[in-house]
Amino acid sequence: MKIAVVGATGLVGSKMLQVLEERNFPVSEIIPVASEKSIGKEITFKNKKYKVVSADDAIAAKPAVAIFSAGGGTSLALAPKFAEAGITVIDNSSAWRMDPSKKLVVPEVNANVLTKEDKIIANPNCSTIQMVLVLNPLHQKYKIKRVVVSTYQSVTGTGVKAVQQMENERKNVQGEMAYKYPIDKNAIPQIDVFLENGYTKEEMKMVNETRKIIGDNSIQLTATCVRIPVIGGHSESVNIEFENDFDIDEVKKILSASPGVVIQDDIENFVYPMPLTAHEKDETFVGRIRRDESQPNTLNCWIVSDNLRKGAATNAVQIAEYLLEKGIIS
Ligand code: 11C
Repeated sequence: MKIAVVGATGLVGSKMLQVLEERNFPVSEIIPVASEKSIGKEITFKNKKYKVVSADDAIAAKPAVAIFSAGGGTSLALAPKFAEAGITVIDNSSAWRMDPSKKLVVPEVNANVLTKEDKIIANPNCSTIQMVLVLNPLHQKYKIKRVVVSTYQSVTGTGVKAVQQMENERKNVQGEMAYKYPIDKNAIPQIDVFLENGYTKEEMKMVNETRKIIGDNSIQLTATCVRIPVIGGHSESVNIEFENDFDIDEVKKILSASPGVVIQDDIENFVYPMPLTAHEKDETFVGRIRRDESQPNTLNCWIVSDNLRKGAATNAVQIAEYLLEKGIIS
């Protein structure tokens, strides 16, 4: 199958190529697409070199699928052109996520919503994906009333410029700033732009995308998103209030049976999820599972996942795998 990767030279785009290769997705030809300044550059896929081409050349090559990770503006402009040419787009930007006519998919949660008619499929935000993997199975059993989440997000979520800023600061070298403030030895309580309600766009993505993926607008959720100087993945402290009471052992049983979720919770042996151990893994890790003793029916946990993998590339490739398995693409 011919696969186009739009934004192939970025952090997420390169991870898309790596994940396609690792998971042995049946790729006959990779069509890497990037901005004009990268056209002609070479990328390597399965030991073969491919030249970066323009979007028009990619459409003319008629891939079955195009995985986009090139920012919202590019997706808004180009995804419809690919879709009109019969190419199924899996889009990692926020451009189409809340469009009522587009599906927003985490395969373990709601892949069943996908049909042949879906030509532009949205991949959710990284911090949302890892959280809904844990929330959804618990919601099905105990019904969530309200979630309070605080995130500790990796600089890789911003892109290569932010990783460079952190490295420069660690080496005491002057360079371009991806953030308004130094990130090393810091915690910045702003991810993306501020909105009129005082929340950031990232925080509202967590609210709106969670409801859409789980398919329940009654879930109340409030988020505070913070950037910290790590690269391995995003961490989240999550407080979940349910309609119904739960048993901690049963919660652990449900989560250990949930696809894509791995429990790391053995406090006697200091086992809990961390970005350092989640880095380069496809799973979402959950630990510090305990009752919130301050109010009834409420649970605390700590969720960590590699934001470039399950939070972006792995989820997008899993959507493509599902489409293939169901015969939606061929
Ligand atoms: C971050 N979550 O860590 C963002 C990156 O909507 O796909 C991904 C933004 C998005 O900065």
